[in-house]
Amino acid sequence: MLTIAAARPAAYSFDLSTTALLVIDMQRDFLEPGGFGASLGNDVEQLRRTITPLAALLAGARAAGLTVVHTREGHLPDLSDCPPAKLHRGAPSLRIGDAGPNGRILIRGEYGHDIVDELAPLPGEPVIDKPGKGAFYATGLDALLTERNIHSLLVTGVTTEVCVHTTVREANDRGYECLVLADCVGSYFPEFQRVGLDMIAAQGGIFGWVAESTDVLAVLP
Ligand code: TIU
Repeated sequence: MLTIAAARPAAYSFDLSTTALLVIDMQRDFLEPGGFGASLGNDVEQLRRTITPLAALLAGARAAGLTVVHTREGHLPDLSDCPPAKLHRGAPSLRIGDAGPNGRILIRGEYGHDIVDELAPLPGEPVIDKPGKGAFYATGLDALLTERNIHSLLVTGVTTEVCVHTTVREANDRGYECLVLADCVGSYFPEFQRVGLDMIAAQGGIFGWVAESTDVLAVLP
C-alpha cells in the first residue's frame, strides 16, 4: 500500500495493482487554438500548464507499471450521438461538427479530436471515446476497470469543473476512490480551478481527495 500523507482532506492510500491513472480529454480541441474550447471563447493557454507535470506523471506511472487510461470527448461524424441540447447550446464561433483549422470540431478521427503529442497514448493503453462530459456515460470504462480489479483512480486532465468533475462524481457514485492531481487538471477559469478542487475535498472528501503530482511521484516505486 502506498500512502500520500499530504493529500487533502486526509491521507490517501492506494495499491499499484488496483489503481489506474486516468487522463481526461487532453485533446487538441481543448488545448490548442482553433478547437472546441477556443470556439467557446476560452483562452487555451490556461490549460497548457498541465501538460508538463502530466507528462512527468505519465512517465512515472508507466515506469511503475500502473494502468493508464486515456479519454477523449467527441462524436461520430454523423453526430448521431450528440444530443441537440449539446449541439445547439450557446453561441460558439464554431459548433460541434463544423470545419475548423484542426478538422471538424470534436469529431472522432479528426486531428483536433486527438490527444496532444506530449501525452500521446502508448500502444496498448486504453483510449475511451465518450460522447458526454462524464467518462462513465455511454462508455465501457466501468467494465474495463472492473475487469482489471481497479477501484482507485488518479485523476488528471481537462477541464477541472466540467469533464474532470463530472467523471469524479460518476466514479465516486460507483465506488471508486479518486485522487485528483491539482497541477495536472486545468480550467479556463482560475476561480473554477480553485473552487472545483475545494469542492472535491470539502465535507471530509465528499467526492474524493486532492494532492499534487509530485506527491504521487514521491511514493511510486
Ligand atoms: N468546456 C469545457 O470546459 N469543457 C468541456 O467542454 N469538456 C471537457 O471538460 N473535457
